[in-house]
Amino acid sequence: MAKHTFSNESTFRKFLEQGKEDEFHSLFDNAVQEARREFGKAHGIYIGGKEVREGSTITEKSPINGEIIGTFQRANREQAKKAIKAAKDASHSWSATSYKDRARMFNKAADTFSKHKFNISAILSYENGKSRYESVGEVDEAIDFLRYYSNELIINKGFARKTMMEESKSKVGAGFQGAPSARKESVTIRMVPYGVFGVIAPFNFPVSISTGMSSGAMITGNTVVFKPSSTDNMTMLTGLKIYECFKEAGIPDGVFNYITGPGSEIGDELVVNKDVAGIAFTGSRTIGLGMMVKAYGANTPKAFIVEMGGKNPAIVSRYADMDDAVTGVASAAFGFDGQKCSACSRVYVHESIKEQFISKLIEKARGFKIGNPLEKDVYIGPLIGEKAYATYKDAVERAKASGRVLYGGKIVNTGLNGYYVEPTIIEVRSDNELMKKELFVPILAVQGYKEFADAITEANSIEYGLTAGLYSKNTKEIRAFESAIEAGTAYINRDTSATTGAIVGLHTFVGWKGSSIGGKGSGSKYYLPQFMREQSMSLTK
Ligand code: UN1
Repeated sequence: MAKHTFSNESTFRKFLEQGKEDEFHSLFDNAVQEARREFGKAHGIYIGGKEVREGSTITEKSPINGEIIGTFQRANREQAKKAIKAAKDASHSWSATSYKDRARMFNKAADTFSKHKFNISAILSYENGKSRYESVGEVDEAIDFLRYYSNELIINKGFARKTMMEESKSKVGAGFQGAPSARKESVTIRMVPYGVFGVIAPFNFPVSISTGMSSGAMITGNTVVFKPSSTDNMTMLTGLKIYECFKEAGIPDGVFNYITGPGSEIGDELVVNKDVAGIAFTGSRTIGLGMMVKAYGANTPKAFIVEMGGKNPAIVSRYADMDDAVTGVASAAFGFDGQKCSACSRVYVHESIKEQFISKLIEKARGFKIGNPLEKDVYIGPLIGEKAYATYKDAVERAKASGRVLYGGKIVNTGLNGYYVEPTIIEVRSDNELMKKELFVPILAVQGYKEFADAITEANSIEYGLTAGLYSKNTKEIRAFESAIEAGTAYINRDTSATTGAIVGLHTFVGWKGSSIGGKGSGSKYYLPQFMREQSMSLTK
């Protein structure tokens, strides 16, 4: 009997609750050693199940210390076309497999990811500089997506349904809207995959978001050409691990193809190629919108499932639990260096508690250990690279020039070859660019407010609408926030984080306004239908 329930992987929580925290850490530490043994190798791309190595390569280095992780193919447009062809060739038989078989395969994939989770997590920490807690949590999220979507497919019976109209006793000579028929009409309404999906993934969640988008496409019968982040910010080895897990789980050759190379060439080919029916993308607003304009402008319209950034506010009311608010805001703003589209980058605090809140927030930020994220007590690792550091430096300079830096703003010397910076708290006027533009670095802007309604207005005043948080024990304020906040993913009084850390099956993760297209979230019951076209097939007896 297939299991028709979903439960979270929750690795750390399980170890902790069983009193086995030490075992968790030794599994991670061993995985780090194991991962390092694989570093420095040359890797190919995988098209139709075959490894291809030709042409030039890209060297991926760890943002932690510059250690070489491996060399990968710098695939070009021709290779992208081959991958698209392989995906197209595999499409017919894959779409013909039953939804039950696909659900079974992706449940198996979840088990495969689970078996390798410490290994993948260790590589992930090396690749993008996440702490071990963030990495294991991210791999758990990938596993959760696989199980959640498998479950959704089963409980919705592949999203097919039947309708019918009984024959009428009367019959008319010619048809019109709603005309009675003397014969019975039965209709099958089914969801049909589009064909080939290009999946273009970000560096910050290269395991969970890549797996979530790819499995969403494949489990609904599409085939995939997957491009991990491969230029400035590189996460190609975890991308390859995803490929290997899918292969081990029995996903047929050609259904999931893995290509590495510049977005300007292979990403662009996915966007303009007529054989690519849809694009799933998570990343910046500029690139997301640019892809859509390009595809439609080139007369190659396709389905777009796009998640595009945020500038997420938290409101701390005078009725807040101060400790929850401080921990929640600091975690959301500075966890993984603020390199999450869900990160909190603006906080509106009631004037009466502003000073107290800021001094506690600074104390909290000061307590975060900055350094090598592979060490178990380090909360803040390096920025992903030089461009992120330039953004950080520039924003700090601008904050100094037009407002104040309340804490941080400097590079930290860890002795490691990477960009380590202080978590930073600034204060600028509400019309300042720094209050509006997504920066993707650990900079949080604080502002005071007098009236709660003004805080909501400020929170809603920008083009994004991804996540938002409120700390208040006042029922009226809670109701006002619930009814007025313009964000897809909102949290009230969450002690672990003000705006980040959506959990599959508990929340859905969705952006409003300029943060996404379509308004349907991942880890939601509305996610999978986006990867299919509906078809109504009527048969009159
Ligand atoms: C992103 O950074 O692209 O809820 C999304 C969270 C993450 C979402 C990250 N799962 O914080």
